Amino acid sequence: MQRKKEHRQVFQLIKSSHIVLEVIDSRFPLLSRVSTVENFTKELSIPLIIVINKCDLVPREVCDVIISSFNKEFPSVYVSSQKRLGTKKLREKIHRYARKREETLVSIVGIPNTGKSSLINVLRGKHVARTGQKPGVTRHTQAIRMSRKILMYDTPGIIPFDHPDKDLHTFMGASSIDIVEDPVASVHYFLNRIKSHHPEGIAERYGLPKLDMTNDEILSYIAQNRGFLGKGGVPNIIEVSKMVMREFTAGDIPYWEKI
Ligand SMILES: Nc1nc2c(ncn2[C@@H]2O[C@H](COP(=O)(O)OP(=O)(O)OP(=O)(O)O)[C@@H](O)[C@H]2O)c(=O)[nH]1
Ligand SMILES: [Mg+2]
Repeated sequence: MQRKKEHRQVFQLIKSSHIVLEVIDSRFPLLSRVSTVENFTKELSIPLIIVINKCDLVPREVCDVIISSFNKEFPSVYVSSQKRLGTKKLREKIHRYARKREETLVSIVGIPNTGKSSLINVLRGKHVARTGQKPGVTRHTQAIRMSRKILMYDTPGIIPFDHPDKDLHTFMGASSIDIVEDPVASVHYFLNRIKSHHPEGIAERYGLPKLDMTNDEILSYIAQNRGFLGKGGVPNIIEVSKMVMREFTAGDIPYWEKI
């Protein structure tokens, strides 16, 4: 319920904004877009810029394809808030839309954990917004001045209700693996997805001996290698599932989805 209230506040804020930055995760660009936000800004004729963040985790040519596809709908840029890449282009775009306005209000929105607060810190040039590996770090809207004429708003992440699947939320980092009821179901969802998009990623991270292993074989193998063993050497699948999902959310497992 609390989340619904936060969502309402984000949509209220969008209404009074001059520009909206929609921050998405470059590893799963289509999934992390929020259609309700995009449609809302279109209805209100508020310019929206798609910011494809975490581009340090994805090959350059994959980002180029995403950009050329998304640019047909909305102006788009790719950045890495962590490596401070691409932010000059984004600044230029913001200034272009700000035009000669005395004060321009820019709201930064998106699903949890895509790096909205990290982006604000880079644009501000100073650590002013709290960031963190778990979703839901930003609980309230916070105003931060980017320049004399530009005021940015950091916002709490919008849980993508367009995709009501809990395992999908965990996959996207929008729900924390530490609070999901069934972490093993979440890791199975992830493993199925990585097998169809980038199986080399999981093999590379955990040194798997071959690509065509079942999910159970993969989890047992990782448990053995990383010492997640219970009494009598039985693999602790719950703990290993949580570890894999934490590592994926942190960007430690090579992964991307082509569009
Ligand atoms: N690799 C990589 N990680 C990033 C990047 N930007 C942010 N992160 C990491 O992603 C995680 C989430 O970052 P936040 O800035 O807190 O994300 P947020 O969208 O504000 O999250 P909520 O406030 O929970 O909605 C943190 O661990 C960041 O260090 C990036 O460009 N590349
Ligand atoms: Mg935040």
